[in-house]
Amino acid sequence: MNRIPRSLCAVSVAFLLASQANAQLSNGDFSSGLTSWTSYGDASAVSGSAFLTSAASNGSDDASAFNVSGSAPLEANIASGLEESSGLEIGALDISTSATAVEGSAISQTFSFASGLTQLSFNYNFFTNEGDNLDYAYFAINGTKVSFATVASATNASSSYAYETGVQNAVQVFTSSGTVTLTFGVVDINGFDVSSAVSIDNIGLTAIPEPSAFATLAGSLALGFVALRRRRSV
Ligand SMILES: [Ca+2]
Ligand SMILES: [Ca+2]
Ligand SMILES: [Ca+2]
Repeated sequence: MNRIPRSLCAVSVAFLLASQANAQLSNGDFSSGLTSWTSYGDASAVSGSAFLTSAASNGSDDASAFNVSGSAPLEANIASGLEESSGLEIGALDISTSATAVEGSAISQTFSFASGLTQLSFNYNFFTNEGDNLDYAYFAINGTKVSFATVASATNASSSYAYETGVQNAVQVFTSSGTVTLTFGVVDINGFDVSSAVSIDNIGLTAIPEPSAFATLAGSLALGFVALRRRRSV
């Protein structure tokens, strides 16, 4: 009897898991604006990406208009402020006692996902007018924050802000419990009046099969194939 090549089983399982998993996060490429995302502060869809800033809505920061939505950034280190809107504890966006979060903006989405190891990947470009303060962009998954871009990493001249990182890709592996709250944000550190911003696009989530689950699923597929062969040969 013919056997399904093991490599084909592996590809099929990986594909099934990836396609099931990716169906859970909605509008990760922002082709539908900010549909499915909850936005906090200054967030808007710009050129098919999400764009978040720490810029005041009245144009008073930077002595220019960097705000993109007309909504003011959320204050940090207060109840129902930027941290709690990001699923974090108050104070979690501070770098240290002398470098504290002041205000910023975020987008967030909660969805179900297969439990287990998961890979998050996305594209970003971080912009800043800062020369001194330590503004940064972050994502948060189920209450854990990761800073992925800082003023120090924005070393390229920018046509819109003073500096930018240029478009980069970030990858993070985390453990999903079945429900995932994913947040992206940008925050002013110390001073509030010199802005930073981040664009986010092409968010992808892929379940990483663990060896035991992988073997079980590969076995199920092989059994299914055997059953099919038997039915046909009757
Ligand atoms: Ca896009
Ligand atoms: Ca700032
Ligand atoms: Ca600001």
